Amino acid sequence: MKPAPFDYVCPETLEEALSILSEFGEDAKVLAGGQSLVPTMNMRLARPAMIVDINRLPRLADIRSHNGSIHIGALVRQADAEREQRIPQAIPLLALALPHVGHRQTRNRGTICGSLAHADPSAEVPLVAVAVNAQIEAQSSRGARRIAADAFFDSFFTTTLAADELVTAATFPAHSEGCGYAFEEFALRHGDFAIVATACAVRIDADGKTDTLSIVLGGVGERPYRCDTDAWLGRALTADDIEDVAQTASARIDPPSDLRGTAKYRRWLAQGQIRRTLSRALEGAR
Ligand SMILES: Cc1cc2nc3c(=O)[nH]c(=O)nc-3n(C[C@@H](O)[C@H](O)[C@H](O)COP(=O)(O)OP(=O)(O)OC[C@H]3O[C@@H](n4cnc5c(N)ncnc54)[C@H](O)[C@@H]3O)c2cc1C
Repeated sequence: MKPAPFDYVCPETLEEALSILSEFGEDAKVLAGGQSLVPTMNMRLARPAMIVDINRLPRLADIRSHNGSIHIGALVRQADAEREQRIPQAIPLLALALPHVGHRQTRNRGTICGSLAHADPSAEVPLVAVAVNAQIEAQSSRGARRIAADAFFDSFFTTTLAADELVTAATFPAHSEGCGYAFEEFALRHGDFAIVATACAVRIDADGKTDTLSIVLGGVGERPYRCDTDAWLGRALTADDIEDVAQTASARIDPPSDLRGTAKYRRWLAQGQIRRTLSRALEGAR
């Protein structure tokens, strides 16, 4: 299939890119890895009048540590992050999730920030971003701002990014002592989007009590779903607590039923994934 006609620019400066986005607004689309944009254009689900290819913009392809965070620029490919030696140490949850994102071929082009901007509710990188409280850095001709991942995802394929804003980077808090992580998903085939995916991050304090408990589900709603875990904070979690979290959190979700699974099936998948990821994350934290 072929896309509807469109104009294409490949600016060499950020200022130029932002000025075109500001001029075209909703009629423009940013092209990063093209792994989601091009198929949707080919199917004519998207018909942008102007494509702004950001692949020649300087300084967007860096991964660097800064003030206890890891900054991942908008042109960092998923495969670059997967290969980068610092990532398993610095952002363990991202390292666990990346092999589940599509295929090696799609990860060679697809970007971390493109996945965030695309906001597929089954995608892995958005779950990680919400679970570890990443910040999304956005820029427009009007200025720059940082958006907490929790506030970034709005609905199916929709974010709180304005039409003239470009994601320039995502910043993930670096791993610290006492934290543990786990990621799990169930998909029909490897490389398919998850029917249900679970990202879990916990932190245990010096007394062995859980002071952070972040469980985020994908594939169960219109955006990454953060389970309410406040009731289990401040305690040394036992096997009974883990079971309680899994049962309570999975009972509270209202997932869709579709050809890949009923709501009941998704709740069942979520329950098992929460139980296993929380157990593994706690082991890692201890
Ligand atoms: C066969 C196949 C299987 C896949 N399986 C999975 C999977 O299992 N899990 C998964 O998460 N993904 C999967 N994907 C999609 C993944 O490969 C994409 O990389 C990702 O969703 C988008 O990243 P991208 O850089 O390719 O973005 P693009 O396709 O270039 O852009 C996607 C959207 O985000 C916007 N955008 C991109 N970058 C920016 C930016 N910097 N600022 C503002 N807006 C921006 C674009 O305008 C567009 O609307 C799959 C793709 C294919 C083709």
